[in-house]
Amino acid sequence: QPRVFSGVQPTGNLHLGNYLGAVSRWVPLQDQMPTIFCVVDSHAITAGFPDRAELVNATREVTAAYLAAGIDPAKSIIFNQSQVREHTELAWIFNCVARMGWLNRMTQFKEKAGKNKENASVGLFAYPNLMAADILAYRATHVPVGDDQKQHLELTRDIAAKFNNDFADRIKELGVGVPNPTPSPELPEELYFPLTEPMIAGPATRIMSLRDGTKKMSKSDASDLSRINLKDDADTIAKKIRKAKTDPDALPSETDGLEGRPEADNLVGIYAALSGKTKQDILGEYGGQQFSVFKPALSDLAVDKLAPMTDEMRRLTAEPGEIDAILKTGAEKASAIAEPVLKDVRKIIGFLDVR
Ligand code: AQP
Repeated sequence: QPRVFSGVQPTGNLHLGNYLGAVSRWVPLQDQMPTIFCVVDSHAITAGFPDRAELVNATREVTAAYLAAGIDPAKSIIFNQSQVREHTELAWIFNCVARMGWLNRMTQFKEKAGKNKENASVGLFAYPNLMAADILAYRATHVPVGDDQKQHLELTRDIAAKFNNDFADRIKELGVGVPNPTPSPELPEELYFPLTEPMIAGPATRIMSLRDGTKKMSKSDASDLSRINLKDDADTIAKKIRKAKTDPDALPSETDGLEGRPEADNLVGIYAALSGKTKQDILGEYGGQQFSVFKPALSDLAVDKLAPMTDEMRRLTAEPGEIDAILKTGAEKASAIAEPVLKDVRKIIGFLDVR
């Protein structure tokens, strides 16, 4: 059965990259298949424990952003990760499935740990195993994310494949598997965990920093001018776009002309994603124009799109009762799916069940 799972960490300010690369793309999926959207707060402690109130507020803020962007609790399950214990339980089992060598290859760990790897938390290193558990606790088949998560999703598939192979006989004997929809010599006929498909498509899979077109827009960038936060007001958005780094040339009229011009490419990509058009459409309209013309148009579009969302986020977070109630119901619904999966997994592993 197809099922979507995705999430965002409640660390710092949600930005345009999180919105265009992930959350906005979740909205139409709600009408296509069952969808689960998680605020992944257990991931938010891997790079250091935030202040208590900060973590609580950020969790509510990410939830508010989901709701304001159009995630509908009547259609989707919305919850925060720490409330469903199956995530961390399955992550432990995946710690014992995944190999050190696989995790050693993860580029995000290298980037986030920086030079001081010896002092990084074990949680930061094992983060991709928890991400695999988030997805596979629901046996989710599709994960819509930005391009930066591609490597972690490949690891999720490797973990699922190894689990399916290592325990093939037990999965068959216990009758808990499903037929492999795409038979191959590398996998058994019956699978317990699906091989999850990443959904990474469109003009906004990697939104870059406004200050450096070769770096991704990121919550943890020290410069606030590098990103547009979903909470920014109209003046701040206009200022950040006005100050965004560009080159002195006019916009080209074909997408080929964006090659080697990362900042121009990024701004055109943002315009395309916000307007639901292609980069070529935008260049058809603005090719030959200077940034002095294009930037104000982009500001107006960004403000038009983001202002109603920002207002709704403010309304929701001012009185968080509604958010907390949605998260509570979501956690109950999520547990109802994940609990039987972990029951199967404990049986497959051979843990003695005495309760
Ligand atoms: N720049 C981006 N362009 C497109 N998509 C992006 N995403 C993040 N940055 C971009 C997507 O947003 C989702 C949530 O990401 P996350 O909060 O779980 O973690 P992250 O990828 O580490 O996000 P940040 O904002 O870059 O945070 P920091 O600075 O803490 O690393 C994911 O689907 C991600 O692909």
